[in-house]
Amino acid sequence: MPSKPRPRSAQIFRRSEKILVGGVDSPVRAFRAVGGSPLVIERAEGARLYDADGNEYLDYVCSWGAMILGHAHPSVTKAIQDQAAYGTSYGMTSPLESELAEQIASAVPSIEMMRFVSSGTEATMSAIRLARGFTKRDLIVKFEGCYHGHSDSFLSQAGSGLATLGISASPGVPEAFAKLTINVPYNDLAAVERVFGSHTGEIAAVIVEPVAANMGVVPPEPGFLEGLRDVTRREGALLIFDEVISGFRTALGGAQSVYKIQPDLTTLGKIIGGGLPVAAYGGRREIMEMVAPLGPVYQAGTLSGNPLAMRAGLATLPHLRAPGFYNELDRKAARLAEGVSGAIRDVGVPARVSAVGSLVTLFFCDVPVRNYDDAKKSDTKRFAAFFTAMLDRGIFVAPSQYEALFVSAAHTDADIERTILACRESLRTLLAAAPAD
Ligand code: KE4
Repeated sequence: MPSKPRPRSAQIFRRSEKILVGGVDSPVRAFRAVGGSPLVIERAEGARLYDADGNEYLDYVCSWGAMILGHAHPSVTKAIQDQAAYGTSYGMTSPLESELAEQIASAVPSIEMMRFVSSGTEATMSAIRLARGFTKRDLIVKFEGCYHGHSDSFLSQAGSGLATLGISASPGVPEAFAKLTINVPYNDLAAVERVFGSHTGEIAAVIVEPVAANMGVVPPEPGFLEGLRDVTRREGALLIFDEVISGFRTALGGAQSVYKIQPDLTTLGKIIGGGLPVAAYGGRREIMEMVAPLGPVYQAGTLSGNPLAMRAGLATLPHLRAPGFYNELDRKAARLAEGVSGAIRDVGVPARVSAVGSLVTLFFCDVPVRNYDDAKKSDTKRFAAFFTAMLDRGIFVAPSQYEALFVSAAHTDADIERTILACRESLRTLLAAAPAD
């Protein structure tokens, strides 16, 4: 099936390349790992995107997880339209901020106090600064293949776009600073214990995606998160759950409610803004009270908690609280995972599905994926051929092996069945189209 012609999209993208770095405002959108001309989207509704040439795509990127209700949900659209007439940003506290914060805290009880920011990067960067200020320690432990945004502490051996582009360490981060971040393999508690053993009293925090989704979806193994909680508590370090993806995705209370672990700090983003720029960090009151203006740890933001974004979040969360919302979401995702696994088995491609709730990854890897080293064994050429074959069938999955498919409430059972069929057909074609790595 030939790739759909997208002449107007290509023209717009060429224009973008003249003024926007790589034609994009975030690297993963450039299709560098999958080839071809990136999509240029002009409209989205429900589970569908529409490009500048009028082509329709069934969307499993969902703005990288933010659009859990689907695009242009009527409640969210109306809330934004109504609020726009009252002003979009006051630069002062509005009642909407505490309303949304209270709803978040009631869903995530470990958050006793919080602060809104405008991106996941801001949330994690602030949480790390706070952990260092609170513990008076400098070292941070993160996990290879996890991605916590693009602040300097997190750009070594990170997932998402860095894994996609094969960037293991970013220029521009001073060596002296990079040394303050220690990377260990995901799911490897012994490695964490060893790091604490050699840096006693020096580690401010361990930050982890409780369900890894930036090396592809990699679930925590039994005991892993509990072990992190025990070792950080014993050693006086903070445990930070980066739930920018898993928060309000894996459950209303996030992964911490599923795995029953109480972190010291949590970072959130994506879903809580309903598609507008909202993120947050929060946790134990005694820690959060270290943040200015109550304490000396400084963090600020011009558009933090702006009323327009707050209204989008406030219009989103009630739908997530509806009885059966997550059962229905996870049922559809489980059917997708089961169908894709069946297609892999029938077609005989060395690949496997990894799924947690409504997060799904198809790894072109014939070994179980429990960490970043395993994920990097994937055949990225075959993934690229699969991506293109699916796009040719009108189905848009993330343009990287190291991301997740996101199922939204807008995906119907028919969409899921269509996707499984397209996957089966795509797997058949890629066996000839993309030679093994
Ligand atoms: P942002 O700064 O992109 O809003 O959030 C950073 C971030 C923090 N923590 C986790 C667990 C994340 O997944 C992210 C961002 N996710 C990527 C997709 N995996 C954003 C997509 C992009 O970079 O364009």
